[in-house]
Amino acid sequence: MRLERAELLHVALPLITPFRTSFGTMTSKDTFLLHIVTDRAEGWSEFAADPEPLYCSEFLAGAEIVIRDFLLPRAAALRTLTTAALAPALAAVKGHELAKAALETALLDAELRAHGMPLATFLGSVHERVPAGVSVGIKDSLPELLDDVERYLAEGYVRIKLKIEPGWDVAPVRAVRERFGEALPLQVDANTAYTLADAEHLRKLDEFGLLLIEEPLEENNLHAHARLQRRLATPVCLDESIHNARDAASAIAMDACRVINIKPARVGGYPEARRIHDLAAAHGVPVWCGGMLETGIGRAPNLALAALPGCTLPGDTSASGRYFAEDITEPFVLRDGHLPVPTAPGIGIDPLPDALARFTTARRQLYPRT
Ligand code: OSB
Ligand code: MG
Repeated sequence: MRLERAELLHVALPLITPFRTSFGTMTSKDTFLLHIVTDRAEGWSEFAADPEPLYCSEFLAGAEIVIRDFLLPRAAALRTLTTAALAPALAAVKGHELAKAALETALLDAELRAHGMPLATFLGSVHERVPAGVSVGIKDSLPELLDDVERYLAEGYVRIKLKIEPGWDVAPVRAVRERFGEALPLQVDANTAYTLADAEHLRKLDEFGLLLIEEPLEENNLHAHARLQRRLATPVCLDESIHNARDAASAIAMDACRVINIKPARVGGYPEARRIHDLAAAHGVPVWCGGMLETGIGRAPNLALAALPGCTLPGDTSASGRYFAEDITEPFVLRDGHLPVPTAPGIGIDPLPDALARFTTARRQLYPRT
């Protein structure tokens, strides 16, 4: 394939309810879609991070520059542009996994559409639908939290993840356990809010039979996570600290985690996500597919990943209605606690022209430079 054009569409979708984590509160999904045109087909992707570098070091405005000035020129210079050729061509650019994932996914979408192949087939997915968990933000009060959890369970979500931070950890977990019972699949996510000095406190969570505790300590501090894991019965799950398969290999070898949250964007794209899945499976380490409050454009390819055989825990891939009153694609609807894996070629979904027009706040051509 040959790259003909790449454009960025900045979109802003209001969230149904504010989403509060230990690193901030989001009230809208404010991101860009990347649309590429090749001589064979077109492709779409969604940048996963936010306007501010609070979850990870990457952010919207920075990613636009990285894609425009450093990634697209390398893609355009390839004699034959394929997904397989792209990653080595981008390797000279350090870091910026989320920006690379946006470009690679748009290209992969175009390439698979040209071949008439769904992403799920390309990845080797084995399920037609995947169980959906839901990530529940930090609330002002326990009654408010219990109401939210009750509503999600009534909708059919099969697993609850509670966002935690110092001051909002043992009490909400205890309240949810007391109200909904021991059998509820329950886990927590601290988004790096604790330090090793909190180990004794975090041990109090052990009595609640959690599936896992996600990214309790500083990003990239595998050593501290390994020391914490030695003191906890609850499996440690890494999110922010895993940027590629090499990190995953180190973390597993060090026993810094016993579960991995795979976010394809965070690890540079779907092929690397697949490698982490395979590596973890070879070590008997369960993985699951995380989320970043994506619109349908980002959610569709995540569902293909979530359908891999090693994704043995429910993911954070919730239905469109958990986030938005109106999505930018046909909405993903929860049925029987599951979401369908797209079956159309590529990521398997397109933006709805009308919704796209209404949610788009800016549009810029990135290649060729005008
Ligand atoms: O840490 O998994 C996280 C959302 C934004 C940024 C980071 C995280 C999250 C979530 C929500 O937990 C996942 C989702 O529902 O998409
Ligand atoms: Mg997380």
